[in-house]
Amino acid sequence: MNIAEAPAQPQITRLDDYRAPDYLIDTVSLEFELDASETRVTSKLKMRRNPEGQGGPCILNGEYLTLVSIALDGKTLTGNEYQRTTDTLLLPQVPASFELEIVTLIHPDQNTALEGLYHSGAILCTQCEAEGFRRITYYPDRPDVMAVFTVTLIADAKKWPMLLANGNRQASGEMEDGRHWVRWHDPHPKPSYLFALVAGDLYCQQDQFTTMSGRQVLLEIYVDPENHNKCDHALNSLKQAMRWDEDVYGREYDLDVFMIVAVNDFNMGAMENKGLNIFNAACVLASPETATDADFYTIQSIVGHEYFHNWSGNRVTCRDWFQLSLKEGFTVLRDQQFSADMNSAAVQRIDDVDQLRSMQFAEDAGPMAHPVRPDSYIEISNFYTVTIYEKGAEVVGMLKTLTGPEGFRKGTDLYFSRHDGQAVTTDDFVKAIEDANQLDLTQFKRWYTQAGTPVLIVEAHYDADKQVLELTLRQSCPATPGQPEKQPFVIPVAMGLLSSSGASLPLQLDTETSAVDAETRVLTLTEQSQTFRFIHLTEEPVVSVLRGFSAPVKVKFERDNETLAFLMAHDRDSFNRWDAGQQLLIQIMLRMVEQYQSDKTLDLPEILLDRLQHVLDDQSIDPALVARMLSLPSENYLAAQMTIADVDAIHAVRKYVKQQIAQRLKAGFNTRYQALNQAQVYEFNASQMAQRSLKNVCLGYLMATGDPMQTQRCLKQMKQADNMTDLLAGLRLMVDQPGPEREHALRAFYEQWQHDRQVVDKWLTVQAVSDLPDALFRVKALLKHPAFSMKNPNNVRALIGQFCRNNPVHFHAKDGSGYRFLAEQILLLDKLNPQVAARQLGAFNSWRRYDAERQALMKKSLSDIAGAQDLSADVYEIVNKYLAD
Ligand code: 0A1
Ligand code: ZN
Repeated sequence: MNIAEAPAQPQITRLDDYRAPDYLIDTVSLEFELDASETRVTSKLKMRRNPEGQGGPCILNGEYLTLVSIALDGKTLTGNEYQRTTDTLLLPQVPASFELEIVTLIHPDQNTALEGLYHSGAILCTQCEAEGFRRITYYPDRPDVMAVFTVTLIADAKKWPMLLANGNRQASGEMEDGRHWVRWHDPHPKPSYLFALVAGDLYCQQDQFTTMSGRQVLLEIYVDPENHNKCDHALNSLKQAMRWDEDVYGREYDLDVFMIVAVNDFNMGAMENKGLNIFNAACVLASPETATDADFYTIQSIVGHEYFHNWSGNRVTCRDWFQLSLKEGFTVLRDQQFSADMNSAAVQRIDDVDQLRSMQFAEDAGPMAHPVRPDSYIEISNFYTVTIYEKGAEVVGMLKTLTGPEGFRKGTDLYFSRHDGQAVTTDDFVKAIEDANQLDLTQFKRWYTQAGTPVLIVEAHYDADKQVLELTLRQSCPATPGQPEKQPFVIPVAMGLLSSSGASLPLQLDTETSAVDAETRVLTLTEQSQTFRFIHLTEEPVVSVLRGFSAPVKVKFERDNETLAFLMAHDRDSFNRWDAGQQLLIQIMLRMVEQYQSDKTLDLPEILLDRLQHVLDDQSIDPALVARMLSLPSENYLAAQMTIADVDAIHAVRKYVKQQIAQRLKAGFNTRYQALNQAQVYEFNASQMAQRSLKNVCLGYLMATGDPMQTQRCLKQMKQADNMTDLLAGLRLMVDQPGPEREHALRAFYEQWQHDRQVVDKWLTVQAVSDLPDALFRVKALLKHPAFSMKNPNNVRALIGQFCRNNPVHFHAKDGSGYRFLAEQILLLDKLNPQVAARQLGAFNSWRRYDAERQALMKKSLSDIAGAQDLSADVYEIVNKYLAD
């Protein structure tokens, strides 16, 4: 037997080394004889030399494959007519066009990495992005090789009655040995990473969609039969997404059928395989009893995201993996716009920015910082990052700000029509936006090539005599690994000016003959420093900058508590009202951390309590915004604002602030809780979600008063809840309170929901993020619980991931126990699933920002990982970047 193992030495791939493929493939015909322990794959490739290539031998990728046979133009090759390495197959001499037939064997039930063909429960399924197809058969596994696929699946008819692949169903039949077969044909040329197949005994919920040109599309969602009642929301979301993409981007669906399959074991959220999306079950299944509002929201956005990839990713794909953000950044922007249109735009923007600042800013400030278009990698799976996705979306969003909505649409229309059926680059995308708008975006493209979060320093100076406001904007960007110096970015700064009564003031620059007819305008900063002079201002204005978070930068603008409180009350931009509140909280809490560190009395300024009281009492503000304005910045985010993060001080201060707010505003919380806690039939809509979110924020504060009556109220909410949002909110609060009620609540919850994987994951998480001193002890015990499996990525994320990322006081315990725990788990996981193992390393991302003792402990744990035998390329790359000087 001739088995190719994984490559021995991790190797660096560089953008500069990109070369066009030497051979292209016109058609692929694949036949799978499916079996869990040994699947036989017969691949027929019609190949030809690429006129743009460099000639040379024909090299195919392949890993973990047993090669049975290989034939060139019908002639079986002997062992000395080809060469194999651990991850390639090389044919030294091939004609200008030829047919290859390759037979390989693969072993789905041994595949715990969940790349290639694998087993999830009773389902056989695939995951090929980015480089999983090479675990199925030998192939030029790169996105710029696009081919038309025909796929025949053969399997036991009883075990696997449903056999699915990309495209349209062409033919099927029964065989005498109890097997059956189905043939699928996808007319759209695609790269191998978009290939998918599924075999299973599944429940299928169907629907129809009529496209804008009047074609009928069959919609199908496949789930385990016990989840038959949890498909409605995903199906509705899909129809909303299909209509939205027609309305907003003019994009129509292009096959007769669109399928979604839910599987329990999946490394990421979901995958946009052409016509056959495969989803992590947690990102599809929803019923009010088992899914929270946040789950419903996420499902809608991920269903949208994967669907939108049909154009931004599939019809127009990436030339190479350095261009990943071409499809991901743009598609995230599209899903964010979709969610904003379906729900509340203000809430969507706040939540997106909150996530960007807490996750992406940390990545950009750490050892893994990389540009939106990286220039090298060892393992591409490590680059499915918040930088590629979320910062990438901000970069495309800035293009939209600079061109305006219509200019942007012209640009995307041109991009889609110019490049349909091609594999292209981020430069091609920017070129289409430039050409459609007669713009020069040369300098703007630095957003794609320079890593790091720029700092925007703002200074305002008002001259009462001249009635002029001078607004000086300066930019800088910290060094990142491999990039010591940065050139200035193009930074669109949306801003406005307010009078002391909160009215908008005219926005006229000294170079203009009249004021712009808007309360917000965009200043474009292109130099390191620029001064803008606003004229005809009869009073000193309050400046509101970076409205709507118009660029992914950190703003440094010295403002006293009063000014921030004023903006929190009066800014015309709801994002900036929220942001002013957050800046005020951060400013105050960081001062209190200093007081705590020097044993001084903690001073919580009255102005904050007063403002929060107003927000709480203001019935005119959307309750969802009230809920967010009353939510304190996370401990991790506060830590990221300090030179040396002091986890214990932050934890103590945050708890104290919460208690003080709770005591002072108790009456208000009580009133609003009661008003919002009305029985109603659960619906997923912005208004009900807003009510539930504010209600549960109020309950959180009421519990923080320590009043036993409130514990009773919390228990009552849990008892009466007919939806997971209210039940889980109650449980989270109960779990932070020691005592018999807490244990009882946890036990009762598990007993009620042990049959439901998604709910059990929530139960694991609630314990992982608990405030109680025995959190790590419990997490360790839960590793042995029957509900937990190290092979299931959702379990791992819910328990280990949540503890390490969202329980900072316990993860950063002074004795290093949290760090040792994570290191041990990563080494165990690496043997099973390198992608998931590598992702868990992220909890160490900011290790250099802690005190010397903790740094030493984290370094020790990282070194233990780095020194282990046979590390995967995934873990190897990240751990070594973390340890590099
Ligand atoms: N393209 C998918 C993300 C994805 C990437 C890798 C995967 O497996 C290793 C799975 C999914 C998306 O953006 O949704
Ligand atoms: Zn995506």
